[in-house]
Amino acid sequence: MNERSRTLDKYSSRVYKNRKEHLVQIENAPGSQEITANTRTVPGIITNRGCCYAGCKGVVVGPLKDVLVITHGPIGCGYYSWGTRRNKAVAEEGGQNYVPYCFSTDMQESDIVFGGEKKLENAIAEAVEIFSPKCIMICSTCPIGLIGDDVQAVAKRTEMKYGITCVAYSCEGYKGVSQSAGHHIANNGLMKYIIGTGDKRPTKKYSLNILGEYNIGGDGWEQERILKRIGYEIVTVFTGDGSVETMKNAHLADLNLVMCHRSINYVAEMMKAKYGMDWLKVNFIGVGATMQSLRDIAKYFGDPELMARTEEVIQDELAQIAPDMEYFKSKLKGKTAGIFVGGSRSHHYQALLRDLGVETIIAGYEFAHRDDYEGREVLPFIKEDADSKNIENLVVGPDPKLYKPKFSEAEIEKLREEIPLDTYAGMMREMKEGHIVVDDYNHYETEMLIKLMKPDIFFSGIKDKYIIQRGGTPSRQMHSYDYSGPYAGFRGAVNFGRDVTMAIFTNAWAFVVPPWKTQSVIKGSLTGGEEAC
Ligand code: CFM
Ligand code: HCA
Repeated sequence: MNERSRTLDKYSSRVYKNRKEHLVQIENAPGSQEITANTRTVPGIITNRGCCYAGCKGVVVGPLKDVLVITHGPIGCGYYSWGTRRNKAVAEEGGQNYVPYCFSTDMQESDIVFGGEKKLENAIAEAVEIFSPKCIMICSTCPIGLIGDDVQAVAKRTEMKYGITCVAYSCEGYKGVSQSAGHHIANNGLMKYIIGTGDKRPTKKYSLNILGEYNIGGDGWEQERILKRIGYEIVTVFTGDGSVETMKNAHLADLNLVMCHRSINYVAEMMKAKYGMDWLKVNFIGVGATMQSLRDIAKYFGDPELMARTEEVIQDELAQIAPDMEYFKSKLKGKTAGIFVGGSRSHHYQALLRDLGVETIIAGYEFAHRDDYEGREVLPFIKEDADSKNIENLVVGPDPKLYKPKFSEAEIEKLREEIPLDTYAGMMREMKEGHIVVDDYNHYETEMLIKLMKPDIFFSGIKDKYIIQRGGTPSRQMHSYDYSGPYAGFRGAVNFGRDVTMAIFTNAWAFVVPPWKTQSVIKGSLTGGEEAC
């Protein structure tokens, strides 16, 4: 065992037994290692995870701009999911945009005791009167499931009474392992009630949907900008700056691109089964990754003119960002990073960091599943899905009218030799020997790993960022980008390079000697200098 291998021994001797299977140190045999993932959070742990409601309302349906989303529950869940995720959206001309609003039934104690359906119906009546939305979605918080409000019945009555679309989700916070359970509940609803209900065909020769892109800090806009420059039509985006109006026609696009595999892979699979649409795993985070994704998309269509246009756009975009990227790389080359985010970014951002000469030595997901770590080929071997009892596993078959595969099975097989069609290889394969992968890790483990591995920068979330930063390691917030972004595509890479350079070279906390290092502590107060406040 080399020096690095011993790091994990040192580390795992200090973590609880039930966490050991969630830790992997990469060995030199890609694809051979297994990790335990998607298990319930250990009670009492300070977890970085969110809840099922957060995954449904906050992540998947919240960004749909023409949907008026009502949080059914006490005010806290609605309030704390209001505007924090930075999923940007702009109304279409003459269209609606409810993203900046927060709607809640504000359940009080008496509603919990006597039931909240009436209150929900009153809230819907008020929303219809003030906003006239074409679509309302209801997201349930924990007490709703406990008191048994029938939100689906309310949704049906709403549709009949007002002639609008209404979808209700039983996405109570406790419903599954974490956000990933909420993604699944939300997406099942979109699959059942929205996708496939429109008939507006794309007008351009090649059309795409972008799945699992939530337009945080404008990432989706940068992807659309590049794809449109090449000549593609974007039918809909799931769900950043997206809308029910466009999502209805998603089944009429030529190809599904999948950004965040964790939050949406089953929609891509269901659309393949129902409409015959292929899906392609892409990554628009990173210059190299963006180029690879653009080339893969062009290869799917196999049109020489499209391939030439793709190269032309790539070369032009590269020329525009080259001086900035070179400068940031000259500053960052040789640095190391740790990254711990929800379910996709810990993989995606390794590509962008690599472009800047930074190696990721620790990476982990909050709630991803084994296939996100090890690749989709492990799917048949996953013994038990902790959410399978609570969350419906929709099974769809070919639609008699709409099932229209673009290629024959033989052609698909051939394409698969060149591009990752309908598959995903996972994060661990791209990591190097000795590097550490941690699933669902907690604040104690964060501090422990940073002490052992000493990364130059650590990317994480709101809850842990400041602890890390005050410990002397610069930290960028990888969920909503600390008010910055976009980080995707070509222009986004420059923004990221600038922000990482600033973080590492202006690491204010590393220049300050904390008072406890120079003063002694007597009975809880500091002596030998000014008292800390
Ligand atoms: Fe997918 Fe996301 Fe992520 Fe995610 Fe999230 Fe997010 Fe995330 Mo926060 S959908 S898994 S549930 S890429 S909200 S936009 S940043 S934890 S890594
Ligand atoms: C969520 C949203 C979140 C939270 C980020 C964090 C986001 O899962 O509820 O806790 O740091 O991206 O805003 O993931």
